[in-house]
Amino acid sequence: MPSTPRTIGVISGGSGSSKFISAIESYSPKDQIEPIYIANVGDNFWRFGVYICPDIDIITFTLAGILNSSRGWGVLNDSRNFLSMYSRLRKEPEWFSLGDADLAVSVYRTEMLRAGLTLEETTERISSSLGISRRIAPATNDDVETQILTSEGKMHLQDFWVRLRGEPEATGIEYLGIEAAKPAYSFLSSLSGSVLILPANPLSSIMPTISIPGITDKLRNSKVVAISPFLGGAAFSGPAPKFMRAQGLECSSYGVAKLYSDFLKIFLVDSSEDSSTTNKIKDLGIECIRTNIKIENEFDKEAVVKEILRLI
Ligand code: FO1
Repeated sequence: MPSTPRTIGVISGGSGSSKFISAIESYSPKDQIEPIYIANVGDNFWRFGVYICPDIDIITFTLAGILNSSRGWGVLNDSRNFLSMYSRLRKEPEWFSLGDADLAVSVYRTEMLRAGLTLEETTERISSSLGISRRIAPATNDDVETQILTSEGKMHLQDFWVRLRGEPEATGIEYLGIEAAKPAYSFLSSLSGSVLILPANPLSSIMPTISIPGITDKLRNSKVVAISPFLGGAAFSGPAPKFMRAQGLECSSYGVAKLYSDFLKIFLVDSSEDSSTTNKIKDLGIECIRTNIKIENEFDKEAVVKEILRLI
């Protein structure tokens, strides 16, 4: 008799997680595993009169096979007609590079939200129109905004990272609206079995999801496996080291393990990590497994997914 696939909550970020999402889709048996991808909403913001959700879109485009994977965001081979006319009208270059197809997604999402759908329903409509059968859910339907405290004042993550290219000194990070946020329905239902946390910026992509009230309690009772976003002292992508330093955390797999130590059961770190790092992680009460987490080809993808499946 065919068995029902096991649901796995996959807590994802943006660019750093997309290779792992495509690996899971290529190499996990569909009859055994049903991932539900949970997207960070802290990066969401309003621009050009539309609601842009970078991490939801990165997951959506990855699953639809249309992500511009060399950049890590946006639609492959997208045109730039909107941006060039917009910049011409404003007589200044635009700092947020939204392609035409990408803009269409945000326009459609904004229309649906204005018609009264939740962000979760809107995400579901977009993914089904793009032929995706997997469930993608925002962590919450409520507004949560990642704000960076900097030497130039408090600002939205997109202002810090894209407009100012991450240049100001970061001194802290806050998730505006988090206390009142409720987890989205699919997020809660994805936490019933094992949970996988993909490599992503721990403070700006994972913690805005995990800090939603009630989530850490759930995670404490789940089998939570995470993949480190650090290779030694270097992050896979993005401003992770800046934010880790700002929060007084070590810029390493150990620093991330410490941040997740309240609920993390198993941590996958790269095979290049030394035993002093893995021992320190084990001392936090976390099982630490060294394996190749650098995805460079199909062989690496298959091997890492095999290891994940073995653990969850
Ligand atoms: N990141 C950039 O560094 N520059 C951009 O111009 C840019 C445009 C962009 C458009 C749509 C989208 O979904 C994402 C986009 N990103 C861009 C990536 C993104 O805003 C950030 O890297 C993440 O939010 C940080 O996790």
